[in-house]
Amino acid sequence: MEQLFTYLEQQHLGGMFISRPVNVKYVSHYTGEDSWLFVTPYEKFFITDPRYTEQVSYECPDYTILNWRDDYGSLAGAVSFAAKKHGIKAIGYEASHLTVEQFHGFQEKLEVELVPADGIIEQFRSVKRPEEIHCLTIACDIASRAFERILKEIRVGVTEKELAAKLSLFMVQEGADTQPYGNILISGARTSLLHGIPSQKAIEYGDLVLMDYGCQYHGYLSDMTRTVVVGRATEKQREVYALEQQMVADVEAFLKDGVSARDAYEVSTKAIRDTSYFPYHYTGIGHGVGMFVHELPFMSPRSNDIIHAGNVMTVEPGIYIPGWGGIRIEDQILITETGHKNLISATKDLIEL
Ligand SMILES: [Mn+2]
Repeated sequence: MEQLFTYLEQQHLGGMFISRPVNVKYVSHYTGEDSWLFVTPYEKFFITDPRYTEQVSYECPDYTILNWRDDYGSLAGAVSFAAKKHGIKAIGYEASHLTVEQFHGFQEKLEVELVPADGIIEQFRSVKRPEEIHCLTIACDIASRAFERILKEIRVGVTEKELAAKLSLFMVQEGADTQPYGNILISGARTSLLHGIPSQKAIEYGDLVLMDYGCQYHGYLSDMTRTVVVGRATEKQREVYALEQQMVADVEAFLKDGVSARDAYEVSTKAIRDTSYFPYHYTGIGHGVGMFVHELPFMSPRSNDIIHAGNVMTVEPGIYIPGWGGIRIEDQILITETGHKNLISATKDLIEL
């Protein structure tokens, strides 16, 4: 809140309208849906409808609740009321997360200047507080434990869908929140599909099995990937796996407070640059993780982000060969002053089941 008020003062804004659900959740600690915040240095307003007013009174006691549906007719009506109450002339809003209809409502009803203020809360979110690191660590532990359990279930004849469902169940049994998460568990040549969806395909002998998954713990996410081989690995599987391992190791050795995300990408290509596999590497090699699965900072050749201590992020270079398969190893790490701490305990050595 202090960071937000400083920003508002610098930008000469009287308040900030927050609409992106993950930002509403982050700022207010509200766990429900369909709600907005209008935060001013004088008063904080929580805009919702009668389904959630009681829940908000428990979860966000320091907010003034505005029931837009019964009392103000529209979202814009509620914001207009709050802005007028404090004589506010200009408000920041998340231009990348407002429907056209809502925007038109704002233009009609609000007698204030609307100033786009995108990515502000996202900046605050990228550096994690100790209690957030605690939840992220537990989310990663749960995913690592589920990995040990799913290894015992992977065998010839079981379908990808069935294994993906078991992975979700194992994480809930290990303590994860029950909110669904789009776990990826794909096999064979399908592993070159970066975000392939688990199918009816049954596991076959010799398959690569790629598992990219995670869970939520108190709203904080884990995101990890491991790729294993069913049976004995072929020469090529070994070769690509070793290359992938090296790429991950190179990036992790490089990362620490203050380094550039683009340089991290360059480092990731060191091992693969002079091999025939270079055309098959993917350039998005990692992203922040918190309450949302892809958040600041992003590591790629296009990124201008600087990595900071307190960032929690994935390291996931990958090699994807159409028609053959893909290998990805993904860790989730905490950036520190001098290096990093890996929150994923699952082994990165090649596993042959
Ligand atoms: Mn990821």
